[in-house]
Amino acid sequence: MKLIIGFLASTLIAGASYAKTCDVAVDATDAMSYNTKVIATAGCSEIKLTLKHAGKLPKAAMGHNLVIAAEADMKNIIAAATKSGFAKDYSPGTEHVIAATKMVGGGESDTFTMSTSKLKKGTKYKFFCTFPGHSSIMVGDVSL
Ligand SMILES: [Cu+2]
Repeated sequence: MKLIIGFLASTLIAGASYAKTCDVAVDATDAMSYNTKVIATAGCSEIKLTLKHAGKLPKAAMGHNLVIAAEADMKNIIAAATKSGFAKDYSPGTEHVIAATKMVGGGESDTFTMSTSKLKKGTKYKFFCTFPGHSSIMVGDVSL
């Protein structure tokens, strides 16, 4: 019994010292841009990301979301989102999507929490917006 309690205690302590949630704030604008080109995850066991649309334009004209995926999957995810259409908020779906906010319009925001254990060393990851045409500019790197 002592052994089990000792094991549990050490697991909890180890967990507490390792678990670190990093808050990440990204602004999107009416000028079809994010205010950052890199989302850094080093030293974080999870990131709590909030995308804020700092502009005024409605979702139909200048909607933004933020999707995290492997660079190799980006093209297919954007194609699927475009196909889903505006009625479904150009949703990236779930296939190959590691994390995603909902589509927001001016003044709105959305948050997700993602475990960084989903990111593997040696793979390149990107964050991008799946509103049609936006990802050519609204794209950046997720660094490990
Ligand atoms: Cu966008």
